[in-house]
Amino acid sequence: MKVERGDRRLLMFQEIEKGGSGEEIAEKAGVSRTAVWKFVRRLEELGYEVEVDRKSGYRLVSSPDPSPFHMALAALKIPGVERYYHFDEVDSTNRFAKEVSNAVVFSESQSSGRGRLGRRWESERGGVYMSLSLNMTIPVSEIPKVTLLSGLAVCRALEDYGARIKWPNDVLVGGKKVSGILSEFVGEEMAAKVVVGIGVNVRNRVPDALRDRAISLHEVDENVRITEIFTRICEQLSNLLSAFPQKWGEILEEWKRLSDTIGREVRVSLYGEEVVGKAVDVDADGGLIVVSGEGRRKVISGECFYTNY
Ligand code: BT5
Repeated sequence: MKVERGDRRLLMFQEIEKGGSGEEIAEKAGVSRTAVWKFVRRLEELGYEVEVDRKSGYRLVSSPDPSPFHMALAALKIPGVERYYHFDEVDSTNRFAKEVSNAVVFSESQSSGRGRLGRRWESERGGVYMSLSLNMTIPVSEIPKVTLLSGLAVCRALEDYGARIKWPNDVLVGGKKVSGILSEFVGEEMAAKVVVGIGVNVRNRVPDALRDRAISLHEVDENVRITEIFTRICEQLSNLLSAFPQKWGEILEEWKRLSDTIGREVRVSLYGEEVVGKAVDVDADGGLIVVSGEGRRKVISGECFYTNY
């Protein structure tokens, strides 16, 4: 399903959610009464429950989870986002997002979800698998900042679960990975598309092989809803993207407060090279500062392992 900003279906949906007669809804959305009736049928096919009363008209009683129309409304509030794609299954939302612009892409499952460096992201039904594709005029060197910003957005969205961020791109709940972020960059310097892919385990089962280091939110909150988590992430991405790059300093300070990595003994591996020491800071570009007997090193990306537990 594809929904563009200003789509009449969104207007109808909002009116049906509030409740109103077919005539009122048709007028507010600028469509015919038959169009409203057809749309209600479509909503029912998608799993929405709409109460129809002769006098009071239509009223939304319940929504499926995930709820594509609630999610489209949330995604289209992000500055710069013009379209929302909702898939039942796709190979990878990041792969798809590279082919479109100024869009949010969501899929209920992925057949080949991607992690960094060619790794796999397990994407069973029940999770949030989303990618934000934005045309941004920022230099390539700023991409790590967008990754950090997105990690903070997810961490804020999962605040109720005591989420923390592990440098550079993991979000942890109870010390286990609940979310991963894959940022990619397409195009040329200063005229480029940034694709931020976010995977969150919400109601999906985590494969047995990952159980000791991964967690799904339903393990700590059996009532958690995919739509709610997606909406919160969109809200936080909106807030942080509106503040970027002007308020980068404040964003970084908050990132550090929510960091699980600063202060720990770490081993960071980057293209076969290893840096071992204590993570003491993240600098203005988002690089991790590691101090060891050999001095201070800055690592701009890589795999980070904790060595003190
Ligand atoms: C990441 O990679 O953490 C980035 C994951 C990004 C996934 C999103 S989903 C939407 C969008 N579309 C895509 O195709 N991708 C993005 P990395 O740091 O390389 O971590 C990958 C490692 O995390 C794997 O090697 C596993 O050890 C572990 N892992 C895989 N699936 C997991 C899951 N569902 N939950 C927790 N850990 C997982």
